Amino acid sequence: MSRWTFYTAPGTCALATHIALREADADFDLVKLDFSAGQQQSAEYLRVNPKGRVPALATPQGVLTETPALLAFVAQSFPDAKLAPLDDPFAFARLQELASYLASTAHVAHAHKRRGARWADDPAAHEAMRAKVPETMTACAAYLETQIAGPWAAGDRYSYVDGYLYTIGSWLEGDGVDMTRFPKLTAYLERVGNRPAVQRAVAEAQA
Ligand SMILES: N[C@@H](CCC(=O)N[C@@H](CS)C(=O)NCC(=O)O)C(=O)O
Repeated sequence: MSRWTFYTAPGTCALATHIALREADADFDLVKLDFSAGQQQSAEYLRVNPKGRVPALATPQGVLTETPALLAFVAQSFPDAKLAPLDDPFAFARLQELASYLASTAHVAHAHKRRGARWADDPAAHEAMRAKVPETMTACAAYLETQIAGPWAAGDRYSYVDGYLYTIGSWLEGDGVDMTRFPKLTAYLERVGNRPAVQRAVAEAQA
């Protein structure tokens, strides 16, 4: 296999990597899984990603998963796309700091809405987790509102973390966050959403 194959599903965090791939003008095959049919748990897909999750990127070197790792990999694989400050360890770590927050805090808080079965078997516990989501995601939005240094998260230069912040940010309203409290984040999400690569990835993921 010489081409990359990218595995995604509509409405998921995989959009972040999909956006980075389109921003980098990468050449890859797109495979969309149907979660409603449980394709993420099919024997065929579990051979690609035994975790049964998206995103996954199959490369000639092997399969990579986990959004922060994939975003850094895309940025490093396509240096001309300038998706990260590759020659500045501190600035690069700042991007990873935000990407890690999105993966380990914001995404996990969001998952308490529909994926409570990961953490408890009791339906009442699922309901309690769901009820907490507007509060925890509002706290995430308040933090993210402070993390937009310029037109883009890192300041003047668009980076791989913008497509990720856009992906998670677009879940906030549906998670019960009053976005009128976060004007900077709201304007930022619109700005990122206007980028051609973002619009292309969103359209391809939904099609
Ligand atoms: N830590 C992983 C999370 C991956 C993940 O949980 N993806 C979700 C979609 S947003 C998924 O594949 N869920 C399928 C399932 O729970 O069955 C990352 O950041 O890439």
